[in-house]
Amino acid sequence: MRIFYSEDHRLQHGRAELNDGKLVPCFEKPERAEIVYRQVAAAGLGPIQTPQDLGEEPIRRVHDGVYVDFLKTVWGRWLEERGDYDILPLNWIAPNMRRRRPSSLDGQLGYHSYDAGTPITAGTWRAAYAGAQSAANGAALLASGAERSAFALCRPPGHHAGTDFYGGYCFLNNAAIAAQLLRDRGAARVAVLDVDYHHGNGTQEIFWKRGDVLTVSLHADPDDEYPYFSGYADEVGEGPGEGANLNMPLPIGTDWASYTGALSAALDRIAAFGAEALVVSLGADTFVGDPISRFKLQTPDFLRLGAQIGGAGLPTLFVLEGGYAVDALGVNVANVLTGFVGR
Ligand code: OKP
Ligand code: ZN
Repeated sequence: MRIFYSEDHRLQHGRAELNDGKLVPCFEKPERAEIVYRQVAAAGLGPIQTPQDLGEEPIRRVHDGVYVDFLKTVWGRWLEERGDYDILPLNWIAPNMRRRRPSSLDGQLGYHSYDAGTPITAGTWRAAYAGAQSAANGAALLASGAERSAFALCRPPGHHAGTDFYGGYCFLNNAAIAAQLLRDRGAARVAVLDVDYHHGNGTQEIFWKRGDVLTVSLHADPDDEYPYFSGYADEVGEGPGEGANLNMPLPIGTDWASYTGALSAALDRIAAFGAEALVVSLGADTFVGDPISRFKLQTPDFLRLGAQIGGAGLPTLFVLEGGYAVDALGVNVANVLTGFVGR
């Protein structure tokens, strides 16, 4: 399995996020990718390489141009207008307000975001760009037929980022960029399977009206958990995308015994769809020890998770999403990949 990793992820190092009424140190921090890197190297899962620069085109295939330009330039504007400290948005669009893009910095920050947990820093664009390149490289490799599986070790994560919005620690939707690249390079139907603890609302939004990309997400019930306002079972897509979005909300406290049944149903749906390639949004925040999540998967369960996904027999790109129990994150992620390749 080929692994793509760029050290530029370190350039995203936010100071604080708003949590429980307090600014607390960011859960989404560079150490996460470092420990995953060390564990996949130690497990001998495959060669690790720096992604080739495929440019902005694969990013602009799924994200709005105005949004991409905003992400590229917002730090410079902030630095000049405000100062050298992290950017957090502070107001959003309420029902009956207009989705109209203001010209002011704070207005645009609110327009393009939906939470106060996702600081933009001096290096956010470069870090997110590098992660997107890892995902695009993994997809290009699968499309070439040279490998059946790859792992994009992306940081920051991506699945909460939509066409023109960021949030949930995510700026560019790495998994969606990969799925679109697979489509552009010949796969007629692509499936995205999201096993992160949180609903992949960005991925859902990007492919909402499309029938060529099936999006499936297993996650904590949004009635109890972030992102609260999407991820319900009755969200099935629209127009040509109707029936090509599957949400499987699971209760707080879900352990492997109940998770595996849901995963099996998800994989059945992917097989019935006729996917020619699979992108897995791989969050390991389903781990029992995760500091912000409430599922109960144990470290050996991640081997089972990988093996079960491997049973689908599809060309598969894993893309790193969440997982905040840093000490266990490396082995949990490596276990998924090890289980997948069948060792
Ligand atoms: C990103 B990913 C904790 C608040 C956390 C944001 C969670 C983002 C998760 N009380 N809010 O899906 O792992
Ligand atoms: Zn998550």
